[in-house]
Order: sequence, then C-alpha cells, then structure tokens
Amino acid sequence: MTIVITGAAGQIGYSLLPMVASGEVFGPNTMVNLHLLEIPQGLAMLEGVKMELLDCAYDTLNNIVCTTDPLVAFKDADVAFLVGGFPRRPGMLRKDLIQINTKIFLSMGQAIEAVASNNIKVLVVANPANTNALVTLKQCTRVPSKNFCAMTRLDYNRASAQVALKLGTSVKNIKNVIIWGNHSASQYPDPTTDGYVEANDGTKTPLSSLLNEDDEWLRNEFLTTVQQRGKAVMEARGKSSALSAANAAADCVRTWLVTGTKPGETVAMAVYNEEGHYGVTKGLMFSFPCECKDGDWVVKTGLNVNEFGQEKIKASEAELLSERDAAMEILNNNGSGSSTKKE
Ligand code: NAX
Repeated sequence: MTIVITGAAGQIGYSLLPMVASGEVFGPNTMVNLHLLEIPQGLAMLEGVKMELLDCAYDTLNNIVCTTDPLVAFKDADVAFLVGGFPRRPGMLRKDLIQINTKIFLSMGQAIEAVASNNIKVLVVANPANTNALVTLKQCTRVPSKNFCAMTRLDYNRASAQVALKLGTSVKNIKNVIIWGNHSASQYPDPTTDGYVEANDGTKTPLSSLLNEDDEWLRNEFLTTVQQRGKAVMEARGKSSALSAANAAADCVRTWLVTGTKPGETVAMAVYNEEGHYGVTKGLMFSFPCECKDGDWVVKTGLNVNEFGQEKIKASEAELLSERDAAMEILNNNGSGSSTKKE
C-alpha cells in the first residue's frame, strides 16, 4: 500500500510514522510505501526522520519517499493522513487560520484529483480539520466524498477516557460515546444518548442510567474537559497533544479500513453529510456516530437526542456553516471557486 503522510516532520508525524511503518495500523502482512510530504523548510528534518525509520528496520516498511511536491507524494496513493497545515499562532483569528489552510487544502485536493488512486481514503487531521477536509474533497470528482474523513477520534478517545475515570472502570468497557459536530470547542461529546458500559461477562448498562444523577458533571466539567483538552495539554507540556493525536489517527484509520467496528458499536468520524442526518445541513463534514465495515462507514441513525444535545448540535453546525462560507469565499476570490468540482 502507498501511504501519504503530510507534515511528516512535525510532531504528530513523528509519533504517527512508527505506527504506520511497523504494521500497527495496516497489519503485519501489508507492506507499506511511505510518501512523506513537507514544505521546503521541513525537508532537512524529514531526511533525519527517514534515517530513523530505516534504522527501525521494520519488516513491513518497503520504501520511503520524501518530497515537497504533492504530485509526487499523492502518486497512486491508497491512503493519506493530511497532518501538515499552518498552525494557529497566538493572537491569530480563526478566520486567518481558515484563509491560509484553505489554500493549502485546495492544493492537496488538486493533487489527489490529479494522481491518487481512484479509491484513496483520506483522513484530515490538520486544523480546522472538518473544513480542510471539505475543501479537499470539493476538488475531487474521481474520488467519492465518502472517502474523506476529518479526525474526531481523539475527542472520542478523550471523552471515553473521562467517562471511564468517572465510573472507576477500564476504558475498554466504555462503548458508543458520541462526538457530534466540529473538531473544535463547539463539539458536543455525548456519552448518554447511545453509550453503555460493557462488563467482562457481556452485560450492558446504559451510561444514561449510570450518569443521570450527575447532570451537572455531564453538562459542565465533562464537556469543558473534553472540549478544552488540547489547550490543557499544550499548557502543561508546552507542546501540542501529538502522541494522543497520532494514536487517534492510527485508531481511526485502523477501524475504518482494517478491522471495522464490532456489531452494535460505533466510533466518532467527521464525515460528509450527504443525507442531512439528524437535521444537520447537507454538505458539511460533521462528526457522527459511525459504524465501519469492509473499508466503509455508515452513520448510525434513529438515536433520540435530548433537547440539550440538539441545541449543542445546532451550535456546532452554525460554526461549521460559517467556516464553510469563509472557505468557499476564499476559493471563489482565489479564482478556484469556479473550478471547485463538487457543489
Ligand atoms: P507541527 O507544526 O509540529 O507539524 C506540522 C508540520 O506540517 C510541519 O512540519 C510543517 O512543516 C508541515 N507543513 C506545513 N504546511 C505544509 C504543507 N502545505 N504541506 C506539507 N507539510 C506542511 O504540528 P503538529 O503538532 O504535528 O499538528 C499538526 C496539525 O494537527 C495541526 O494543524 C494541529 O492543529 C492539528 N491537530 C489536530 C487534532 C485533531 O484531533 N484533529 C489534534 C491534534 C492537533 O492539534
């Protein structure tokens, strides 16, 4: 398989590369060719990372290409992790972040359209992840919109871990926590609509019955902890949450493309909302509970979201609509609107 990792010399790249190269994501019987994309300033560091990867002598690593040319990176690519982007600097407005990254992801989408495999699967990690993914997929006519996903798996892992801590149980027993919406502070982490604890003997207890006495925790401390976790890690470590982000990217792609979800279980993925699920505007990249099978995902439908949850979903939808409008305006002003392939 040919796997692209953009921003490969960055922090998340450094944690993600060993997971992809060692077989931890695609399994011990799949040989991988790594196509690593950087900007010119990152290339020297990337060469150092390549040396280390060679020195790991992974059985499953076939070949490494380091490049600054997206057309080389995406050539015949089967899977892409889009991690490279322009980071939000102190004092920078989200609008400015969207402006710079829209141009970057326009070029990623154009390269995918030009040279990638027809069935490439793309996970967007770089922020603003949902809108970057939308900009990318809009450039592609050969590749179905279903093949693009923005990462909310880290939020799902964070939320599941907080619930496990609260209940004093292992995180492996916590199932079907939902992340609704944007990978931003407007997301709605929701353990009680469909979540449950699965005991070692298989008994399932709904999280709504275990946490219902504690509305205050659910609606305040829990929400803020998950929504602000990236910032808290940044403040404590002085660096971004690269290890847990890389781990989540690996989890997301493994579940989506390799293992699938177990029957009845869901994970969080921000996917192209073609159907208008849960009343959310069609055409946004929105995080929903997803079931995965045979390299595909479906949104789990029919869940009953309470009024509090519906308000939160609306708020995140509003943020995504304004991000989408800002990105589309930039594409239009850039002369790329008319060449935007998908409406
Ligand atoms: P770093 O700044 O350490 O690395 C980013 C790398 O991307 C750099 O090496 C840079 O040279 C490269 N890059 C920049 N523009 C590029 C381009 N056009 N083509 C190729 N490479 C390019 O950031 P890191 O901590 O690795 O984070 C990467 C991205 O992940 C950021 O946008 C960050 O906001 C986002 N995150 C997303 C998360 C999620 O859950 N979706 C969580 C973690 C993280 O905050």
